[in-house]
Parts: sequence; structure tokens; C-alpha cells
Amino acid sequence: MRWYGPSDPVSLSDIRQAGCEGVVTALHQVPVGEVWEAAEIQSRRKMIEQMGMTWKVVESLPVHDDIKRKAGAFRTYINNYKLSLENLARAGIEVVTYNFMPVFDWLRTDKDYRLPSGATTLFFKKIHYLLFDLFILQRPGARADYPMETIELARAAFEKMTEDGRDRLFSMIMLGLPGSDVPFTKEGVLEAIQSYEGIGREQLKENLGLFLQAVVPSAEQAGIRLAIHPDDPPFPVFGLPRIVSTEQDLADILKAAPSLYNGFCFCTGSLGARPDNDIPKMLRRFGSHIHFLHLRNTIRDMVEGDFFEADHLAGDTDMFAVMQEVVQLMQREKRRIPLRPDHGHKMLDDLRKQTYPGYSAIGRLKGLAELRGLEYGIASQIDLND
Ligand code: CS2
Ligand code: MN
Repeated sequence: MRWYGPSDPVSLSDIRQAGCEGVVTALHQVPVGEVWEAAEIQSRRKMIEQMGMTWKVVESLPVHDDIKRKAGAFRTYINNYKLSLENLARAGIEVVTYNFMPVFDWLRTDKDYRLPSGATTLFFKKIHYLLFDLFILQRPGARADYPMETIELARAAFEKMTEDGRDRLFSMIMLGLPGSDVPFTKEGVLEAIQSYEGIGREQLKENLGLFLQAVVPSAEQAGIRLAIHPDDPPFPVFGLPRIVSTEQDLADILKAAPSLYNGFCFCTGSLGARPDNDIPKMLRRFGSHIHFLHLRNTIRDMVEGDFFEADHLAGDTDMFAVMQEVVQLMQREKRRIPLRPDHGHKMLDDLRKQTYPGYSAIGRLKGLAELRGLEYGIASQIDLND
């Protein structure tokens, strides 16, 4: 499971009790772009090991926006990234997760969407995203991005929304910003978006290629594998390009820096929000480059363009087919791929607690238990057939 560090309301003991052998974590206290020092890495590692677990996967070592824009101090940040990788490798870390989404990380319009069961989940409601972009954020240029009909629908939804509803939507969307305990202002966000002016899909791909060509050799030498996380949601938002959304995008990433150390954090939840992503097929195609797995499911509403995070085993992605691919891949390559349930519903006692959106304990424990059961069943069946 993921652990946000000592300030996470979900403790290491909770994670251990959920049945985890390893913890996925990051030094969230280090500002984006700075070097992760050996001493800090060691002290985090000790905390985890003292609780009888291991730390092999970092999520995330964030990539500074200057690198994504190939501007400002990007050379220094690339150098710092390499130093962090070396320090992490020396401490026994095997996989480093990162993403290449401009400005925003994951994006939802509601983190407390109530399911019929009474549990809550993360929800992306397209019309709310549109009305936010057009009428709350009032992003310059937004109108040119949508057809008139869409703008009018968004306007009507905006006018119907109460002042409280608008404030709530604003704070929800701001949660998707990296380091979101720092309150972001509307002006700050607009400025960050503006700083990508002129950077389209091709340019962003080129910048990712440059980053990879610079860091993959260091990762190879240090013996630490890079795992890029797909875009969430897997399409452009706020006029910003997104380049880790489709099978073709993943293939392009490998082509930019061919190496086994250049790989993926294969997130079935992010990729699965797009109906054109055939997840089991992609698992087969990218097999040996998959260094880390996020297993999660979504249910899409194709008419509205919405999606919400469903039970791990019950959504638009066939988790049985996914797990079959995963088990076969691990058997074929004789290795264990670290896996975590990505997010969980907020439920039972957790409904009264303040937790990171998607990262309450009980819902993730439930997801993990279901996924482990599925894995156990499939692996045993394969053994029987051998
Ligand atoms: C995670 C991502 O919570 C989540 O949705 O899967 O935030 C992920 O940690 C980052 O994108 C990886 O850099
Ligand atoms: Mn994920």
C-alpha cells in the first residue's frame, strides 16, 4: 500500500495489518526538484523496516515543471534527479514512479461521491470540469477549445450551481495539484497553465524524450528502474497536452529511450478510463517494461463523458483478464511485480475520518484482499493445469 509518511493518518501498523509486505512511499517533505539526500532516505527506510516491511518502490519522485517545459533551471533539475536516483538505488530502492502531466496530477470533480452502498468514491463529472474551466477558472482561450453547444450546456450548469457548490468544486479540483497542502490560488493556477503556452503534444513528447535520454543511463548504471505513471484522466485538460494516455503513447516512450530501465507504472484505473485502451492487450505488449502495478477499476458513462472509481473487481475493466495477464507475466519472467490497490472507497469508520482522497485504510484493505484472492485463485489454477 501507499504510505504518505509520518503524517499519514493511516499508520504503518495499519498497513501491516492489511497484509502488506512492502510500503510504497515518497519524501513528500522535499520540495519538487531538490535532491533526496541519503540520510533522509535511510531514516524513512528504517521506519518501514522497523515495522517488519520493506521499501522497494518510490511513488513519486516528482519531475519539476521546468523539465516538462524544458525551460528555466531544467538542467539543474535533471542533474538533481540523477543524484536522487543514485541515492535511492544505494538504499535498496528498485523502482521509481513519476509522471509527466503538466501542472495537474490526477483530476476529479468530487472526492466524496456517494455510492448506493453509502461508501464514497472519487468522481470525474465532465460537465463540472467544463463549467470550472470556462466559468470559474475562466481560462483565457478555453472558449476556443469547445464547440458552442458544449459552452452553452456548461453555462446552464454553472448558473444552476450554488455559490457553495462552486466553492466546493474549486477546492476539489485544486486537490489534483502536486503538493496540494499549499493552497493554490486561481491566479497561481492560471499562471502555471500559461507557462505552457506554445507547448503542444509534440513538444511535450520531445521534452519527455530528452528527460529519458538523460536519466535512463543513470538509472541503468545505478540499477534502479523508472516507471512512468499514465495520465489521469487520460486526455488533455485545461488546454494542456497529455502524452501518457494510450497504447501508442506508451510505445513512443519506449522508443525514445530503449532500455529495460525505462518502463511503466501500469495503472489500470487511469488507462481504463479510456474505452480505446485494451488493458489486457497492453499488459501483454509491454510486459517486461512493467515495473509496478496500480490495480483499480472505473465505470464510465459514455454519453456524459463521466467516470467514477468502482469496486476493484467490478467495473469496465475485466480484472480477471488483467490478473490472468499479470500472473502469466510474472511466471513467464520469473519475477514478482510490486502491486498495490490504487485508491479505495471511503467506507465504515473511515467515513468519519480525515484521510487523503482515495487513500483511506478500509476501502484499500478491501480492494487489496479482493485482488490477492483473485491472484491466488488464478495462480493456483495455473499450477493445477501444469
Ligand atoms: C496516483 C497518482 O493517487 C493516484 O492517483 O496513482 O497520483 C500517482 O502517484 C502519480 O501520478 C505518479 O507520479
Ligand atoms: Mn494510479
